[in-house]
This record gives sequence, C-alpha cells and structure tokens, in this order.
Amino acid sequence: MAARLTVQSLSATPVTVPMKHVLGTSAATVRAAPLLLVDLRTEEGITGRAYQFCYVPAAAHAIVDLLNDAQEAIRNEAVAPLDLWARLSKRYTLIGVQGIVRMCMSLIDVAAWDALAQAAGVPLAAYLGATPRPVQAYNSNGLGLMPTAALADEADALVAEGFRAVKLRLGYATLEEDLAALDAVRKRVPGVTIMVDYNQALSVPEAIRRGHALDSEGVYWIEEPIRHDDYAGCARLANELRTPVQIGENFSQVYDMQEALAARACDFVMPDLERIGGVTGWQRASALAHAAGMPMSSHLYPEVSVHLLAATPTAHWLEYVDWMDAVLKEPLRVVDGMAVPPERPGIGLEWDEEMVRRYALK
Ligand code: SMN
Ligand code: MG
Repeated sequence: MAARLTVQSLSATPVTVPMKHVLGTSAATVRAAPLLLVDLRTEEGITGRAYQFCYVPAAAHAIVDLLNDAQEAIRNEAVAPLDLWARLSKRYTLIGVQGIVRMCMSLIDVAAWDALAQAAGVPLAAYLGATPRPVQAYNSNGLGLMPTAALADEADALVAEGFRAVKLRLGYATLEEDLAALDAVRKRVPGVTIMVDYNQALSVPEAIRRGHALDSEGVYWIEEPIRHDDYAGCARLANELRTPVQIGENFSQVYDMQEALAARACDFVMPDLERIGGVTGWQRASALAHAAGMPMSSHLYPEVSVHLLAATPTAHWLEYVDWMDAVLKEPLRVVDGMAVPPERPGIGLEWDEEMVRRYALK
C-alpha cells in the first residue's frame, strides 16, 4: 500500500507571463496570463503541484489569501482529496463554494491528487486507472477578434505548430463580420477543423439567427453563444441549430452540469478543471457525461487535462494553450495534433524557478 501522506503546508506564487498570441474575446482582451503556481508540501517530502489561470491579476492575490485560510483547516490532515473537499466545503458553506473560493479548493484538490500519484510512482492518468495516451487537441491560442488579414496569418502560424484544429473567437458587431472572419481563416487553412466561441455575446434570437447562418459553414461546434447559465435558451439553440452547441467552461461543480444535462442545454460539454472542482469534480462530471453519452472536452489546463481525458469514457477534445510553457521545465508536448502525456509520476508539473522569478507578479 502507498504510504499515507500528510499535509504540511501550502504556498502559492503569482506570475504574469506574456502571451505569444493575444486572446481577444468578445468579452475582454487578455495580453498576459496571470497564473498562480501552487505547492502542497507533505510531511513525507512529496510536493503536489497545481496552477490557476486567474483571468485578472487581482484574483491571484485574493486566491493566495484564501489558500492561507484553507491551510489552517487542512494542516496535518491526510492527503485524501475527497475528505479535504468535504472539509473545505463545510468551512466555506456560509460564503458559498463558488468563484475564487471554489478555485482555491480545486487547487488544493489537484495538488493533492498530484502528490498521491507521485507517491505511487505513476502518471496521474494511470493513478486514475487509465493508460496514459495521446489525446486529440485543438490549438486555442490566439484567433481573437481582429482584422481578417491578421486572423488568416495567425491561423497559419497556429496550424504550423502541428495542429489540425483551431478555435476562432466570434461575436463581432455583425453576422457579416463573423462570416468574414470565418471565411478568412478557412481559406488560409483549408481542411482544418474550426470550433467557434462567442463567449456569451449574443441574445437568444440573435444566436438563432447567427447560428442558422453558421449551419451551412461547417463549423465543428458553436461555443457559449448566449449567457452561460441560461440553460433554457441553450436548449432552444441546441434543438434548433444543426451545428452542435458546446458549453461547460462556466459549470460550477458537477451540479451545474447535472442541471444543464437535465435541461438538454447542449450537445457537448467542456468543464473547466478549476471550476468543476479539481480532479475530484472532473471525475464526478466524467461519470455524468458517461451516463448521458455526452462527449466531454476540457477547458484550459492542458497539462492536467491530458491525464483526465485519458480517464474520461466520453473524451472528446483537449483545449491546448501554451501559457504555462514559459514557467515549466518541461512543457506539454503536442505531436501531430495529439497532446502527449508525460511519463513522469504525477501530473508532471515542474516549475522553472528562474523563469518564475523573472515573471513574478508584484
Ligand atoms: C476563454 C478562455 C480563457 C479566457 C477567456 C476565454 C475561452 C475558451 O472561452 O474557451 O478558450
Ligand atoms: Mg470558451
């Protein structure tokens, strides 16, 4: 039996790394990635790791404060992720297990699973009972809202990185501009699979209008066309459009996904590791997707998702972004459009300390 691990301490280092490709969504433009690198030290000498994409730098500082608070509740406890989740859920019942509180809990959960897999000497996928295997990935860097000539050039560059699928952000002022952006990308990289993401920009009637126009354009999925939590509206779209509707990056714990599935709100799901509840939350979501026969992709966190999708019966697509490359000793490898899980024990996250110092967020 693997040795029991005991929580000793938590520490977190905020960094902000420049993005090679700017992320221009319909909601906001992100030029540098605020990331929080988390270490969970155990009495036994193993350090579990996790990281958070913080969206805005201020959130990184707030999550550090929360991690300090959570540390008091889990110090000297066994590294048993389900028990830690239950303990912290109780501690945060009154404020609510949502938003950055839930991100803080998810970070602890991911780091705990990492520590356990390291202690067992196997990659996380294997610790979860699956054989680590390459997973099909789309390049989700860049392709934000921008002039069509620049879009086509960027699409070229993203495919040249070794991908056969990319994600294009839409939600321009008019449908005509959406179609022009799509056309520019498709003409430059013919035969490449294109997912489109509206980041909740549209009203239901406008989504029906634009969705019908996209139905004859061969896009692979239409992501978050309307407010993420309007499941009745999403269900109307999923029902009326031929193009599959994709949602899930905003599911907060498995309960949101359960509601979305019950409402028949989508054709595909793509939970976010840190919003769904870490590895523990992901596994609960993966069981639901399995029972519903629902294809399940990942949102961000490709280094962790490559393990989780191997253990997901309805695994669909891995969303690839390269933001962590700047601070990792061994960035995730993608070969022939497939993300390749590392053979190292655990998740395989090792911080490049020199780069971490260089990109430290003050
Ligand atoms: C996204 C990801 C990260 C930040 C903003 C938006 C986007 C996606 O919705 O799905 O990649
Ligand atoms: Mg999205």
